[in-house]
Amino acid sequence: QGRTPLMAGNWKMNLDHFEAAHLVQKLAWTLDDAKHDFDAVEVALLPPFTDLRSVQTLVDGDKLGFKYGAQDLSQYDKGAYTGEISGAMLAKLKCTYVVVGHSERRQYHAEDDAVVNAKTKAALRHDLIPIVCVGEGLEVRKEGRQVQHVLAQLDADLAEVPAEKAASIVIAYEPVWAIGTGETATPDDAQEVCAAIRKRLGELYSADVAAAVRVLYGGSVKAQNVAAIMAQEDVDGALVGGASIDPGDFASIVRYRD
Ligand code: 3PY
Repeated sequence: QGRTPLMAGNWKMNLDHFEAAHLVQKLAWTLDDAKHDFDAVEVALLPPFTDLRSVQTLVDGDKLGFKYGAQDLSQYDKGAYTGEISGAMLAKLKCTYVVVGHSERRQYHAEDDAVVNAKTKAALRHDLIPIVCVGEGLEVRKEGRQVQHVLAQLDADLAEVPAEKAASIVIAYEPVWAIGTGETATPDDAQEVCAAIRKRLGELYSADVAAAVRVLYGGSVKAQNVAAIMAQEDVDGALVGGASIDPGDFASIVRYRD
């Protein structure tokens, strides 16, 4: 298929900068022992903002194979937006990725698709790769409208994103009912929606864009279920929550082919 798998650890609001350094070191040792090839399976760390500088220092200073990024950014580039962090600030820290529209931000911070779209475009203005999260809640799933729901989010979140930028974007399908609940979508559930996302990218852009974009699955991914999910044709990686702050668990997820 030619798409490099991506394992991205969303630490959420966990670990201070000291604990972050500890996790990065442990993870680096474990993956080094396993002779992990970071070009074959890319690994991204997504810590809280306050940890980014220590993660950058370790990763870049010691030439570790990780990429890193943030869990959110402002839709604005600078100015009187107290408490916000801009794409320019993240780019200055050499972040590669930024998560946009995680369901926890949609739910607890009232982010709608218009905001997610503005943040996606803000990330691209600063050459950050947005990991755009989409996913349905339990009611929508029960009614069998998951594909329709996710595609409507995708259309709105990618509005006005030009084709030359679209190929680099990462989409994460995270069914809300499987986030932090211990519930995982079955591999078939994940494949159904990830395939529909790819098909829609083909309609919105081109077959080349659809073939290039990495579509991740997220929602209670663990060492025990990652291989079955990764075996699906249209799943190119995982956005990992809780298991990403345990070095042993996250290393096993990264090494899902072992
Ligand atoms: C989860 O797995 O809980 C996530 O939300 C990953 O982003």
